[in-house]
Amino acid sequence: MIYRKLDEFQQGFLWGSASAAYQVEGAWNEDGKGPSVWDKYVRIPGTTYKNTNGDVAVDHYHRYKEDVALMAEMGLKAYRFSIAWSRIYPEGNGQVNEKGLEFYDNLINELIAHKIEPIITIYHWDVPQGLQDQYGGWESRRIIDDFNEYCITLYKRFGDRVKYWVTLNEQNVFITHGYERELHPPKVRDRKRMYQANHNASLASAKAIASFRKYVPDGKIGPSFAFSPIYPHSPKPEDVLAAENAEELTNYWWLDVYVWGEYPKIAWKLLEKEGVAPTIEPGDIEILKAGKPDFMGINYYRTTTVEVNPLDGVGDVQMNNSGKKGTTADSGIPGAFKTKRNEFLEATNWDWEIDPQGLRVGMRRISNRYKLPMLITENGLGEFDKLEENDVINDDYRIEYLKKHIEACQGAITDGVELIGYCTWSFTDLLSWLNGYQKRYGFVYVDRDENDEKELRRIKKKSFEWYSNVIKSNGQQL
Ligand code: BGP
Repeated sequence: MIYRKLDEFQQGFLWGSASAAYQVEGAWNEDGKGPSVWDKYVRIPGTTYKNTNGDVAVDHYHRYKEDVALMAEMGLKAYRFSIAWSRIYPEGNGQVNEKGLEFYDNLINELIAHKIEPIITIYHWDVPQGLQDQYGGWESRRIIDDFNEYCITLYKRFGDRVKYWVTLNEQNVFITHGYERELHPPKVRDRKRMYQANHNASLASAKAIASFRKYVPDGKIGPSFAFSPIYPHSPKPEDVLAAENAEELTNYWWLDVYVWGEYPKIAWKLLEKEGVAPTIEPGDIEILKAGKPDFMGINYYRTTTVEVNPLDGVGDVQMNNSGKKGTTADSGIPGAFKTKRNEFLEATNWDWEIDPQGLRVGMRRISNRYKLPMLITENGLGEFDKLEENDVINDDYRIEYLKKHIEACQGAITDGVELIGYCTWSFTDLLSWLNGYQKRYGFVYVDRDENDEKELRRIKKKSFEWYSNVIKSNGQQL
């Protein structure tokens, strides 16, 4: 749709920014924190770019006051951060660590004192190593109750002050990377195990939402999903069919379960045929249906363009984790679809295609299908930044990226999408899981690199001032 005038962002719109515990906190073994699977995984040589880890990350654990002061200076309205499960339960279950709760109490109070709405992500990929050792983490149904206990502990402690909650961050990413592609812990390649672990995670998320109703009745909760809307590479009917396959297998497989408590039919039949569909126990569907979210959290970075893939076609994924443009290979599911570079889109140095309109397309699809409000829980540009003389970082490319995506949000709002907020990824620079520290996302540069933590000095980039004005003008001044 092309309009003469776009609708405005609603009053009280959550102009925010996001992070995740492992990527910012550091202090990996301080104040009683137990190890998570990531603390162990990064110590296996060759798993991350230049073997980087989050032991220190950007030291947010010790510098949170400085970071929140910068957020306040910018005028940020909301900050989405995650809680490290193994700070609260060092073993994942059993004994609670009061020191862990205290850290997040302090962070929340600091945010509120600066009029910044806290948005908690309960789980951003760092399952406690204790649970991995006890029963294989997400592969066991025992995790459903342990996760629920962990959630209830958080609801009771923070629910009085925190009204926006995210259950699982990018279940589709941590499950596929962890159990199909050997890119994340536990580095497994087994689709049967993957779909079972995924089913357990969906049950855990749904159960946590049901508990939330009891403990935080005036709050809002939802998952955050890594949403990459699918385009067919051409109008050839085979490609259109491939696009529908991809949409079901890579998006609706999760989204339908979150909202309707049901798996999409065509994808289910395929997985059953292949013998990899999860086992559904009596009562599971009821649990899933009872955990309907209040909003859909969307992490949006790019769209995916696909074409037909023969039965002996490509399967595996080869990712670009070095920032050397053009090193990503096409991937897919033989017989269903394969990815194809979209010649109409520019890509980043990590080969992520830049597509602001794709965000609008995706929001409209979700809004039409599920009739839920949306919260953009992540959107941003990972790039090399250059620290110039006199502490200047001219990240005009980031401003351009964000501007276009915010415009796309406004377009979607005008189309009728209900959008409650927009969180950029990220506020400060941070550890990019597999890509080290050189892939930067923040408004605030953190002076460290892969080899040297230096002083971890915080330096405002050009985009800092820009986003500050966007917030002040409620999105009118881009
Ligand atoms: C999402 C994650 C974030 C963040 C972001 C950027 O998938 O939820 O934690 O890392 O993507 O990805 P990357 O760091 O791989 O560039």
